[in-house]
Amino acid sequence: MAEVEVGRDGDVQTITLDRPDKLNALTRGVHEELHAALEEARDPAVRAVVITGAGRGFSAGQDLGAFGEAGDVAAMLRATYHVNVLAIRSLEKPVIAAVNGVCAGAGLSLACACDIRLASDAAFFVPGFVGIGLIPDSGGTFFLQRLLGTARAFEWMTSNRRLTAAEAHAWGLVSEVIEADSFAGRVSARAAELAAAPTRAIALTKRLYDEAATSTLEEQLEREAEAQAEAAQTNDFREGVAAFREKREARFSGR
Ligand code: LHQ
Repeated sequence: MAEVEVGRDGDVQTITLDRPDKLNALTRGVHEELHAALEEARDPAVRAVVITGAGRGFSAGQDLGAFGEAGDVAAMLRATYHVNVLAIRSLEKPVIAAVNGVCAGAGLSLACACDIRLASDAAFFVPGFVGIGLIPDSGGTFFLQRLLGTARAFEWMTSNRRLTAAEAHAWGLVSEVIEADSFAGRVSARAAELAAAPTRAIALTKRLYDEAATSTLEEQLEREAEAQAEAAQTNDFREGVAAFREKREARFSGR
């Protein structure tokens, strides 16, 4: 039975984790289906991706019932979580985490691996890991340090404190909090907006920010120059300039 649903609406692909009874806790099967969905999202016709959850959870992280299947934990992390986190980072298009509900443990790491986080006001965020004597894996130390700074990330991740969507917004962890009733509509509108943007420029911007985390200024200036030369070759750059001159809205194709 499918535990990850994949839908396509125009140039937006929506990936829904679909184990609502277990708050979309992650099993090896879910990882495999998520990976297949992320592979499908590489299709150039897809210009924005949404990852969300069915029911009242985004994801409660590792399925602790299925943890017996883990065996060698490091090998399991490499084969499942790492593959999908890296797939999200290497997707050359924006990935939105639409955090509809509970977001804990590696589910939180998964949301943080995405480019943008939108939260329902029904969502809440729980570190999870420390509650069971573990460290924040699946990028939990990497992304949360960048999003929150070391002091806040350390204190939160070692406290296991439940954060409301409003607090997550105040901390900059999510960019928007939306009433649960209008959440799906707002997510679709935001995804459509991103899908209509100049996709190559967005993909290059995503890569540059990832690289900036470990670059010197000199290296980064050089990368920007190369990326800008590439962006300046796109149809979207020509269209953007033409639209500006003609005082009209640009119609970007993503090429
Ligand atoms: C769950 C889970 C869950 C299974 C709720 N698994 N069923 C990587 C590699 C190797 C080892 C392990 O870990 C990792 C990475 C990780 O992700 S570690 C962190 C794992 N996650 C957690 O520790 C979170 C555990 N869950 C919770 O603390 C709570 O369920 C939260 C705070 C998420 C939600 O609380 P509530 O809203 O009160 O919901 P609930 O606890 O009543 O859960 C609803 C159902 O979902 C319940 O099932 P049941 O059959 O009793 O109705 C839970 O057992 C099930 N569920 N999380 N991770």
